[in-house]
Amino acid sequence: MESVSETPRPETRGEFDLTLSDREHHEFRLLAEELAASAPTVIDDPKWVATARELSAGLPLRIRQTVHAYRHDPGESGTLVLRNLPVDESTLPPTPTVPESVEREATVPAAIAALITSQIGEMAAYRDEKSGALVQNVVPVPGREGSQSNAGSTPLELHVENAFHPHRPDFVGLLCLRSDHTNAAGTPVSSIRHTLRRLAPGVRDVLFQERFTTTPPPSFHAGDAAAAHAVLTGDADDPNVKVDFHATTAVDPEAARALDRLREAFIEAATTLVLRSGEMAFVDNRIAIHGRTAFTPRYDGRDRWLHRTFALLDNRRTRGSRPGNGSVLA
Ligand SMILES: O=C(O)CCC(=O)C(=O)O
Ligand SMILES: [Fe+2]
Repeated sequence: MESVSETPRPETRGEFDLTLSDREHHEFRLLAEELAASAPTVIDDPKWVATARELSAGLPLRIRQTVHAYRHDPGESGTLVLRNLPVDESTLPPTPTVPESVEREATVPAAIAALITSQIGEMAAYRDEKSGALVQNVVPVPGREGSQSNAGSTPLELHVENAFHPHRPDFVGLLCLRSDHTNAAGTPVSSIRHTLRRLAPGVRDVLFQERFTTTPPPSFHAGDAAAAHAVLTGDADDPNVKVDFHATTAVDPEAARALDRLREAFIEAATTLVLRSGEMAFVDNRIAIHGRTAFTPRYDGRDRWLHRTFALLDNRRTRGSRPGNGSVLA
């Protein structure tokens, strides 16, 4: 283990982990059903998004309190997990198998994801990814098993979501509708708050310098390698992180060694969330990175199925990238 130069942070994993009571589950279900039935019942319609925002103020108090505390400071792990959400697995259609699958019609699970995401921040999507849909399906796709995308089923490298984008999401939400057949698929999550103290000062210094470039992921259909950037930014002892271990490259050998060391440290500090139906995880995309473990899809309609959402915290900050003041970033 390398030197520790600051006071170690206490290990407080799982600080934002809330299981709904049966009463909260029931109240949430009524709200999600109301949103799912709200005109125009089309998720990406600004009117429906506005209704999601309004109704989200009526979520059970404990959920709103937990979400706001997490948003204020995401804790050491940068993750929030909500359990016992009103997803009824028995009423779900078969898991989609098509590439670029998204939800368009409002459903109860999509409404659940939208309600929580609307309390975290501004729901958003990216024009060049999954056709700009606000609720996306994370499902295994035949023929894409080995792809470094959420359509794959081989291990997905740890990454910050859309690390290359000037307005990467502040939070990524993953609601589990169905887990995989053997509960093998997990979402490893690792936070720079856990990782930083594992790095020698010299390695940290290099990571704070603009000696790295990041290309867009395959789910994006546009974009080139951006200008050189730093992997760590902000406070020396509590930085933000921007790295995708599949897409980020160092521009010189010393930076490459620092990047390798960072990857090792993230892996050492990672915890793996194995989401079950009715559980939703959020990852703070400024301080934490995530990936996916391998699993074996069967393409029998019962494969793993997550809804993914993104939240950004400041609509004015992103205004120049949101044509028409909508939810989709260019
Ligand atoms: O499948 C997962 O658990 C996460 C996949 C992923 O990285 C994503 O959808 O952003
Ligand atoms: Fe991801």
